[in-house]
Amino acid sequence: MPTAPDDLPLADKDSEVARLVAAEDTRQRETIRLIASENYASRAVLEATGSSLTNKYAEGYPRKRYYEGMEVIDPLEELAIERAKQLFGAEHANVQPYSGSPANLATLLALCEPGDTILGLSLPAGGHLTHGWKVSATGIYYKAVQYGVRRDDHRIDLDQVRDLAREHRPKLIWCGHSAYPRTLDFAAFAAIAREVGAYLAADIAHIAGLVAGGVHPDPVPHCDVVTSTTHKTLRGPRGGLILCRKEHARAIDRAVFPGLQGGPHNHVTAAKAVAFGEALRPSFRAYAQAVVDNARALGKALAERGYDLVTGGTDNHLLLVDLTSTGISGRTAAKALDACAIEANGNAIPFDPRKPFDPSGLRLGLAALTSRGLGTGEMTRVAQLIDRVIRHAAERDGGVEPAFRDTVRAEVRELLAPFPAPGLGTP
Ligand code: DSN
Repeated sequence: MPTAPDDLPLADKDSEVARLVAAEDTRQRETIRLIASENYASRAVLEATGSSLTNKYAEGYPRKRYYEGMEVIDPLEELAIERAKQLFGAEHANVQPYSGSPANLATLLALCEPGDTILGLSLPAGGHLTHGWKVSATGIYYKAVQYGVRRDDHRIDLDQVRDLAREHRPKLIWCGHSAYPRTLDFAAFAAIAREVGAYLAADIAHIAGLVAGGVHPDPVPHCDVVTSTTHKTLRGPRGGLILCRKEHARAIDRAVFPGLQGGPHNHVTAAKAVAFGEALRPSFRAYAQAVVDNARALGKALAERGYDLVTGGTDNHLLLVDLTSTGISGRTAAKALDACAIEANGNAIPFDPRKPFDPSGLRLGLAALTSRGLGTGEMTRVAQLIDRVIRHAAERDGGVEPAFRDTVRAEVRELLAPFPAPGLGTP
């Protein structure tokens, strides 16, 4: 097929970018990836994301667009919508949000007026910026009240949620988190929201794959709106999603476009459709269960090595490790681990005496390793490696000796070798 002038493959056209992309492929192949919000998208998802659909503008919704040339885009977006509705049993789905934060802002734009009171889990307790944290637009344009977790067991304090809801009469209550290792009681949140006449919105960005796979309680029957990203446990492309009751469909759609966004990212919509299709397969239920099993196994193996787990363990895909007793911070530990090809992030723990940039905790998520096929048998080895690096760094004021680093990196490569990274192949 003749090609357009100057239409060269990336490697020939721009070797500098090509080199960096290839280096990131290698890094992801050769790293134990434990960042709880990350995963490996499948080859099919990556292909759809890299398609000609990126060239098309499509402001509006299927059959109601502001541009022509929609004979492919319309059925594609309808397919993504139908699959999302089927996957989550939702009455309405909007697949256009660029990511989770815009999905949350669109929810507020749809259901609240600026200045209305909203109630959400605070960031230091494991919540998300967009649930009303003070530096986020959601904390600037809305009167945000924040609930936390109990001091004794670090679980969400539903009594406090109820008390704050009664006192402040919020227009909307958020449930959901970015760093909370336990399941959410959506029915209890719904009872509180009903009592005070608030809308209930669940942000399931982290746990969407677990909900879809049937291993986490289902928010959809209890909530007015459910928002999500599509790239975490759901294993799709980097993007967002809003599910809602039929009565909110028009408001949500108008909030996303024209309220907040311009043209949808059609290449990402296609990849979302692929991911929803993948998650509708029976094998995805096994994947979701394996994620939780792996998180529990890694938690057990770390606890056996003396690590303190926030709430004592996990019910979902993530662990929050309190490193106070090791003498190094979560950030120092994350940097030492990163040097050794083990990727995680420093994270605040509840009532953290340290600053958010250099917190006491380490957040570990199992979605990505599980996508490679590692199972509970490998989690002991992963815990051993983490423990060795943290002890090494703690004894050296955070430092990592080059010979030690190279030894661990080689062990990581050896551990990962039998488990090809989806979309990227073997080390
Ligand atoms: N940045 C995501 C996370 O790591 O949890 C949330 O937006």
